[in-house]
Amino acid sequence: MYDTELIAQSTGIVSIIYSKSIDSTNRLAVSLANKGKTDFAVIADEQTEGRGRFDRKWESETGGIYITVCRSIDDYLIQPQLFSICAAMAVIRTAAECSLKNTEYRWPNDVLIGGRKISGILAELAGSKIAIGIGLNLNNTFPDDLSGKATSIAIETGRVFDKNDVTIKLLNHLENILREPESVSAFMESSAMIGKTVSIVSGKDRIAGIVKGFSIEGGIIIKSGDTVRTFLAGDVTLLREKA
Ligand code: BT5
Repeated sequence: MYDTELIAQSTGIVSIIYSKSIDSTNRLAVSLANKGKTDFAVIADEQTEGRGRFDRKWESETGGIYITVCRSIDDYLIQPQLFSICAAMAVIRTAAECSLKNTEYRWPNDVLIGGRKISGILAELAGSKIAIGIGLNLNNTFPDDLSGKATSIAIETGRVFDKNDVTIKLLNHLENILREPESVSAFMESSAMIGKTVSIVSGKDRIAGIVKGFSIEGGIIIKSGDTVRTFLAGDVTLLREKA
């Protein structure tokens, strides 16, 4: 159960739409943004049709954090593609405050622990607005088929966390990071992914190569043989550590 008044007071987001159960916080946020609404958040205790990228599903059982923040792109100095990276950074900072320092960032939108996903981000454009959807496994469980590839803050720490408190931390970190473009560049430049051998599936392309870095638009730069390419979207799998 959320205390939306507390969240509004503690984050400065005055317009919070809260549902115990919703199909998808992103779907509602995008639809409201398309009707002209901005600077609001949609929060739900559970989602019945939580969305991942490429029409995949985000399992959203009670106990997790499911939130979409809608902002006007023009209010920030960062490229639209970087909003999801900012959200991943906000998750990493929030997890650290829950005593989880061993999070791993996986381009473009995942936060993992020990190779298991703890959070996923889906940022969607709606005209000049952006709906930044964050799913963070906090105290929730998952269906059996995800247990090998998902984890939660509660599983990793052995503690149950206050959802209001963690949500407030997450929202405040996100807003601060969106106002610090230089920390986003520093985060990308220091990424542990650089130098790793990965495979990427992007549309019809599937290549393996070494991560050379990230472009200013938030794309991943991969060297495969003599070719260097930048991908703006895709799924990356780590193949092996740098020698
Ligand atoms: C994502 O997609 O990781 C983006 C997820 C965004 C979810 C948030 S929740 C609030 C807002 N409202 C929405 O409707 N969506 C956003 P993708 O990279 O495509 O990863 C999806 C894959 O992650 C699935 O195919 C599963 O393998 C895995 N997965 C699904 N649910 C998970 C969970 N709860 N924890 C960990 N992994 C999960």
